[in-house]
Amino acid sequence: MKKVYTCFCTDVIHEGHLNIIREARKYGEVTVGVLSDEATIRFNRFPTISLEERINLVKNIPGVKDVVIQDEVMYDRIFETLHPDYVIHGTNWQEGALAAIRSNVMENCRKYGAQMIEVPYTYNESVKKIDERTVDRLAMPEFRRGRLRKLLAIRPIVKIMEVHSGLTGLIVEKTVVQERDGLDQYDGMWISSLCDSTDRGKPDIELVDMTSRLRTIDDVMEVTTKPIILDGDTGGLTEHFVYNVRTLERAGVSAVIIEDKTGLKKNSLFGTEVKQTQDTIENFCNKIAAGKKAQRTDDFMIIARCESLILEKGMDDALTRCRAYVKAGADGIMIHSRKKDPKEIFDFCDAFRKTDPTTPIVVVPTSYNQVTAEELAAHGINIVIYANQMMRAAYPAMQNVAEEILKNHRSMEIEKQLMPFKEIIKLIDEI
Ligand code: SPV
Ligand code: MG
Repeated sequence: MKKVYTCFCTDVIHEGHLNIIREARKYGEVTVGVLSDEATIRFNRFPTISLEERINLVKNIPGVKDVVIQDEVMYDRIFETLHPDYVIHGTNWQEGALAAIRSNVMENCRKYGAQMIEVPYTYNESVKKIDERTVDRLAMPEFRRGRLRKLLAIRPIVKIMEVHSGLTGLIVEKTVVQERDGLDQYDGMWISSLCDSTDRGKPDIELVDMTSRLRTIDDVMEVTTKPIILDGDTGGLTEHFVYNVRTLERAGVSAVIIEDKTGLKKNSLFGTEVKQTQDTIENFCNKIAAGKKAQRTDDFMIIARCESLILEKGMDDALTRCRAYVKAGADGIMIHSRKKDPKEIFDFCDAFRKTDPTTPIVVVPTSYNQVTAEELAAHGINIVIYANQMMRAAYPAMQNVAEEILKNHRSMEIEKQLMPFKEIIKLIDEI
């Protein structure tokens, strides 16, 4: 009996999957691989049911002989261990990021003398509805909110990208790339005070109020499913912060990061060039504790951001503060630096991890941009935030187009640098 292999990366079995199994049966005994959570979240949506539940779903399909866990996006290990004679998949992997998986299977088929079979991808009204229902579920506050904690348990380092609008949210939601060991995508989104303010033409001094920030959050949430971390500036008055915690939690935000500054907050990238005052440990701890007391769910995270290195107060001050913030209830700490290399961040993390092996550490490597996510993870860092690159990419492009049209009295000269709207709107889902 020949061995036929197919891999499912789904939370719902629909007619498309049944069709694949029917076809597969024509060639031999069917083994289905269920993609692990770790592998799934590298290129697909976050699973809405557990791996065990997904395995059970597949086990119950008539015609399935065996079920295995596939824990890598690419099929090398499957070929090595299972030696399938056939691999069967829907034609949907001929395009986009999935094409890399198809190439990998083709290569392995050649190497092992197996055969690849493609069946027409089933996409009709009923499949579309199932698909949409899954997306809706992932986008709901109660499902979205807890996903950051889940990612922290699964990912070696959680990768977060800045967004400041529905469109930037969609880009981060849908960008999947092929990289060294398979495919990858962002895990979540950062709503930066700097970019949210800049997009409104305002300075980053806590001038854009929470009502406006919530407008941005809502715009992003309407069109995405990934978890959101909000840059909460100083958190404002403790008496206000406790209300905002509940509002953010109810909206489905996963975490708020508040920084230990007081008075008129300026952006950290200015460092000591502008006057900035750090809050006392006691006050800031009280704010953290009050926020933790106010929150209603276990999902929501309050992350304490320490500005000691930015304000050149030294490593000991940074360590003392961060340890105190954790004691006060912070679910994570963010340590910030504006140095051109990551040494002080690494020194901090190595020292912090000696006494605290578990509290999540967040960093924002804007100035020390040579550091890779893997290097950060090796120093015990759990979340990396690319805090402003989307806006910094858009701004020079927009300024250039404005200048060129004015100079040339027409837009023809700049046209080749512009994306046709037909391409842009591919991002936007139709209901
Ligand atoms: C932001 O993105 O608004 C931040 C990060 O607070 S930083 O600009 O580096 O201070
Ligand atoms: Mg900020």
